[in-house]
Amino acid sequence: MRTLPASLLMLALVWAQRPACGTDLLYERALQENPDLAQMRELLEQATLAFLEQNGPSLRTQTGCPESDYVIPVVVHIIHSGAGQSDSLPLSQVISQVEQLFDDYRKRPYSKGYSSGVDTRIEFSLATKDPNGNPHPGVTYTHYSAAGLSAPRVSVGGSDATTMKSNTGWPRNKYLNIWVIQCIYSSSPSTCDVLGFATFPGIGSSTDQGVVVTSSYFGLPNQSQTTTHEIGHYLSLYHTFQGGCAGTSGSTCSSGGDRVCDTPPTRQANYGAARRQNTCLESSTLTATGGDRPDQVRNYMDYLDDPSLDIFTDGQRQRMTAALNTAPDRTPLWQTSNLQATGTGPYGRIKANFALQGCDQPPCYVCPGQQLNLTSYSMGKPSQFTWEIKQGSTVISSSTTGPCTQLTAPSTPGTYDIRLAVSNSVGTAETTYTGFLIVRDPAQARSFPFTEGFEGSTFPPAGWTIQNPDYRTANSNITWDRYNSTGRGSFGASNAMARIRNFIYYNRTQRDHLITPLIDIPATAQNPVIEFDVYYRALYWENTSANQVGYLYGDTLAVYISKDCGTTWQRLYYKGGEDLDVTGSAIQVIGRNISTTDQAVPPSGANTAWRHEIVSIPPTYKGHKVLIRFENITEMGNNLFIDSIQVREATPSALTSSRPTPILTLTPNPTSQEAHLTIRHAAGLPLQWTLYNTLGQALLSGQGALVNPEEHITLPTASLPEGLYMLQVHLGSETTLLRLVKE
Ligand SMILES: [Ca+2]
Ligand SMILES: [Ca+2]
Ligand SMILES: [Ca+2]
Ligand SMILES: [Ca+2]
Ligand SMILES: [Zn+2]
Repeated sequence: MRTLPASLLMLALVWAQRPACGTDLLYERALQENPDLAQMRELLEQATLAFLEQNGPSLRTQTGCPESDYVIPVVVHIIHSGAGQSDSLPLSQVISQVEQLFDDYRKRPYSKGYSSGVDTRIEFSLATKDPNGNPHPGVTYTHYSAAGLSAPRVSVGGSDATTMKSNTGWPRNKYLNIWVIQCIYSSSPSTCDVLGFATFPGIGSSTDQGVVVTSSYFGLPNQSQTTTHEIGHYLSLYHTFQGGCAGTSGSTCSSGGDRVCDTPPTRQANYGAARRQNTCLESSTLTATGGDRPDQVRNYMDYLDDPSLDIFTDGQRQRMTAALNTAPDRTPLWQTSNLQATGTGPYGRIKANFALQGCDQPPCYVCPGQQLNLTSYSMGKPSQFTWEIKQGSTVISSSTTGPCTQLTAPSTPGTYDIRLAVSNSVGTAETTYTGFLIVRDPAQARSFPFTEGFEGSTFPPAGWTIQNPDYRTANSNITWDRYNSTGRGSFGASNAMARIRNFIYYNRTQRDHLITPLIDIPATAQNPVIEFDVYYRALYWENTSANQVGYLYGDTLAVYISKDCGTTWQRLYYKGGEDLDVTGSAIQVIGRNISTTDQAVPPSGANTAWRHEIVSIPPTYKGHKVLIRFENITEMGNNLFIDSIQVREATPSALTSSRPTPILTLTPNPTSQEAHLTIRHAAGLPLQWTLYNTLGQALLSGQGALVNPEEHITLPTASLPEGLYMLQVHLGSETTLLRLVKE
């Protein structure tokens, strides 16, 4: 049986450090009064599982035009200490909070909510009608004494909070009630140690349901995610650290921890800024995450400071969807009749927003006549849309299709605005994004061969572009930049290079793009290739004393090409982790914290530390103006450098470069389970290999022809006795011998 006082004491100790969320405490206190709640909660969990089991496939396939699937009417009750006081928040600040809920829950492009999470397709709409159907701004103002309080503060789950709620709340089956008050505390009134608390579905009386948030954390830029978090609880989400490291396998993840399979378990709540850590070890059966993964500290349901919170996972979306469909105190909210009654969604406030597919960061570069896929991210479920591409007051082209539409980019190069006007049954709104679209001039395409060494001080170099999806994230806005340090350029031959600092990039799976200008590949080009130099060291970190489970933080570099100006991309190169590492094995940090000296920097002076890569351009790109895109997918690992980019014809001298490039590599070496032979060479050569022991006996062999400029062959070495082996490789007319050690 649980010892409640002890657990309360523990929570109080945690909170002594920093204000946090009171939802768990509210539940503990409610449970103390009514032990049957645990049973009710379990019934709801069973309904959730049943719903997900029954509707899983349709929930997993979200296709087509992204729209809000559910709209929740919201009323905000400002409990203040006097008109004009700082806790009497203006309507504009409430509207700002509701807009930021849209950004977070809808993962709206070009907002802070556009991170590596998902679009939950849930929208919150500030009521325009009161419970009697009369027009209302959706915000009520009540002096704390009129709400039945002796001061502008409430305790988590205390009778003061119950009194405030029942004195001011609107019907809980029609509105999500949000109370905003100066101070919330767990046990000592002077501490104000709680930022907010919420009721889970099915828990709490009908007058208790809703969310309470501290006024200083409501509706301010980069200080609005407490409400996002508390509404997550209101829609049945637990903290990602619920149950510590419970739910680490495929069979326990839906019943243990936060009961969401694609959120990696986290040993404890995390505070402050985002960081690299791995406190729980998931098994390979946890396929929703792909096995063990670092803690997802940026999840809205952890405790980081608001600027670092920006992820809901697909599993969380599905769980919230299940709550909206199964919890009796949530299902009435989003019904069309209720949206009409409360003046919300298609009957409520409206705001126009949009995005261009494939463009993560405006201005968006396109080509003349290119087809543009535009998507409305407007609030208020508009039914009518007017899209316009404009230059000044001149409309170049327009469409009335929506919420998703296609427009053709102007035929004349230049800078254009995009305007979206929308309307629903009660109102209209419009947004013009000035300078949103830049139509490239194909006549300015660079000639072939093309080179770039990043020695000029401008970055990105003229004509190059950067796409940085998380550019609105205030405190971790990492993307490609230029690094300049004497003699550290590739092979010691220059000073500057392109770099991305994964070492301090705590936004796992974010993709940052560095894109060349248009390059004109002649139809007559013989074997065109992209050549570049890369310097990268992966990072392995294990520090059991600090609850850091060993993990290889290995970032990925991918190279793509497009002949339709970026509408479609073909991937030509993809290498990550220790495969990308120039030494073939990561920097090992074991038994201590990572320090800045573990940060990768290319050595200065003539050296062989860089790797030269040659990537074939498929013949279909000949005779086209192409874009080449270098993509970094961060794993919070280590800095990645590229330099000396060349787009040119492959020449024998390029392929058998005097550069100290290993054409054949064998890793890992020593090996245990298997070894990987990597061959970089022109395609088409016949290949034959044989593994001998020291007695000259052939143990393994294979043959074929090189199809790609880079081929990987896996040698199954698990059953070999320990010792020294020789791998003989015939490549065309050349023969190479490589040593391999089995341990
Ligand atoms: Ca989980
Ligand atoms: Ca983990
Ligand atoms: Ca350089
Ligand atoms: Ca970025
Ligand atoms: Zn919470």
